[in-house]
Amino acid sequence: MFIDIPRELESALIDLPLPAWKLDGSFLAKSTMERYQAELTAATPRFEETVATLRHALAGEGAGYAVLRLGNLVKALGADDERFLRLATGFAATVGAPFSPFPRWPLWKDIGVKVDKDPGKSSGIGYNAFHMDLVNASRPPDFTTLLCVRPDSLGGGHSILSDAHAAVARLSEDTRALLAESAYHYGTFFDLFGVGEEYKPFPVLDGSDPGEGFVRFTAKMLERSRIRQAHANAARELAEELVCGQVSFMLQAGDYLIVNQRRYLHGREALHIGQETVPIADRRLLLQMFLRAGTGDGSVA
Ligand SMILES: O=C(O)CCC(=O)C(=O)O
Ligand SMILES: [Fe+2]
Repeated sequence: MFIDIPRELESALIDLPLPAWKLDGSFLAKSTMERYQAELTAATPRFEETVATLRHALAGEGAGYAVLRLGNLVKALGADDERFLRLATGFAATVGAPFSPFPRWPLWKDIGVKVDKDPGKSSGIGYNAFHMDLVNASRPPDFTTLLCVRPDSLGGGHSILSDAHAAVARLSEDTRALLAESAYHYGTFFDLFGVGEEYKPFPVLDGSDPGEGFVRFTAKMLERSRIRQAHANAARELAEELVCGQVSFMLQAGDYLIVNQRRYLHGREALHIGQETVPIADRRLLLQMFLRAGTGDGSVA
């Protein structure tokens, strides 16, 4: 699931002058997607080989996430350099159409470290439990992506990933039946683009085949939403199975994690204690971007 870039591709990319991107509403403009694709493909034949590996890691049998290791590009260009972000955007655009569901935020949204925020939420310092992003939207992004600019210098904040359908398959039929009921809700929904309508209440399981439908789940609802006991218990069982099947690793500077939200759920271990002693400029920083797949509209039936 870790994909190293061939050296030859790396050197071609470092010298590749991709133009600034344009947006069309909340989406990356089609003209930019085509231009990036053309430039990257022309740079070296090894680009297409890497893209094929990436696509297989995201959609092949039993697969569903990938970490593209762009660390050497970061060393050469700097992690918050526009040129580096354009290259990462170019790789992302081979998987789906990049977009920002949040009208006030740029295409790449900062996830920094805020010591006084709800610790279990995005940019909090605590355990960020298994979830899918935009769980309460009728059309969640098909892929969520996280580009690591800086890891936690104190050594915490491992990413966690778990195969959602495999976890569901380990549950009893009764538990699965409860998860198939429209009994779940989480969070607020306003002012979002490209992700459909608010979905409330929603079923965790919608009866579609693995790899097609979402396992519409966030373990955060166990603490933050009022859900009837039987349904909450079923959700807790799923949360436990996700943890049983989890993989965990620490993203390094330049690592680009792409998660197929129809297959895997993600989260993050707590950051190391003592974050308040780390200057803000040195704290962990990820950039998040979402992708809409080219095929399948992902809509709620
Ligand atoms: O901080 C992380 O590694 C994950 C954050 C996340 O999943 C989110 O903000 O949705
Ligand atoms: Fe997330």
